[in-house]
Amino acid sequence: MADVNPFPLERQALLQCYRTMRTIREFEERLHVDFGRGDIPGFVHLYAGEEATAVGIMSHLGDGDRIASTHRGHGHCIAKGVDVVAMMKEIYGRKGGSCNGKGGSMHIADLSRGMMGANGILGAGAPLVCGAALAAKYRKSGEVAISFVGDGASNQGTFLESLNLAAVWNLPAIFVIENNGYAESTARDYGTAVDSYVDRAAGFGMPGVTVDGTDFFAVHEAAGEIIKRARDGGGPALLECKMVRFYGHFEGDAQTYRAPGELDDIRNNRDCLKKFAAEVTGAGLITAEELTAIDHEVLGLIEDAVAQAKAAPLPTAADLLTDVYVRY
Ligand SMILES: Cc1ncc(C[n+]2csc(CCOP(=O)(O)OP(=O)(O)O)c2C)c(N)n1
Ligand SMILES: [Mg+2]
Repeated sequence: MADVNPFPLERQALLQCYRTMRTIREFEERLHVDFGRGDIPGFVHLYAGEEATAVGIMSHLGDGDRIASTHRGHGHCIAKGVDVVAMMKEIYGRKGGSCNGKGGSMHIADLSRGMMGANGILGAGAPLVCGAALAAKYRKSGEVAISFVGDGASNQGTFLESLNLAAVWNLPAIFVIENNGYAESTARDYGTAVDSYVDRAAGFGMPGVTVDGTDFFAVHEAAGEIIKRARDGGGPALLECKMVRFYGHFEGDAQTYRAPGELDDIRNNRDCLKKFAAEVTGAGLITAEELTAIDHEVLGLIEDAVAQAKAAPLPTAADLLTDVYVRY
């Protein structure tokens, strides 16, 4: 075992980050199978392949920090600490789910964890984040708010207006662009005029950083700097994470727009979990056996979550009339 830790996180924190990334991966792999069997109602977009971005960023946050997610939100939820069993029940449309089974995959929220919601409307989270960041600034809480959007959603007017508002009000807001190269089947370059989102950030008067979103340590470092800056009153920033999605846009997507060999290439060469494992074992800080033990533990957790989801009751007609309005 190495005496010197070359990483910015202690061993236990590294193991925890690996566990969270592995939990997201296995959650998604299991949904892929269960959706294919017809067990899951509604629409599902998988986050598999993108785990290092969610966990690299969320490892800097507490429950008081708020995030607004996307239609591809399971990874953000798990990394923000939302209960995996409640999430599985939600996706299965059951009582006891994060929203009592009435929201499904694209509407998971848990305000107790600062997770303001996945969102079926592209770009809708960014204005919410301006509100949360304004509240944090007003209360002088030192908390930050983070908006996630994809490369496609980054062209929405709501997103661009939010960048401007956050800069004008010097808000503790971070705008993360998860650039996986596609908006549904449209390649990024076909629909976005600029090559670099850093240039776009400059146009709104805020710093922008681009990182390899499949490299946990690169994301963690860049996010740490801009989150600290925001907490200290330095204002908003934009973070572009270049990443890959392992599955189609949605479950059932035939992916005819992919280049030949593309999926094999990203699974073999751009798997953020494999990269993380190679780094920490290569440094002699964590053993392959320790990681394998976590893999087994996570598989058990997912199996249990699915069993609990399948055993949970469906909402009833009377449940349609609850959770409609906030009670004061
Ligand atoms: C306002 C709005 N326009 C269009 C859609 C349909 N839509 C859903 S996902 C998607 C593509 C999103 O691509 P991107 O933002 O890159 O995210 P990714 O799916 O790649 O994670 C589109 C066009 C929508 N949900 N909301
Ligand atoms: Mg995309």
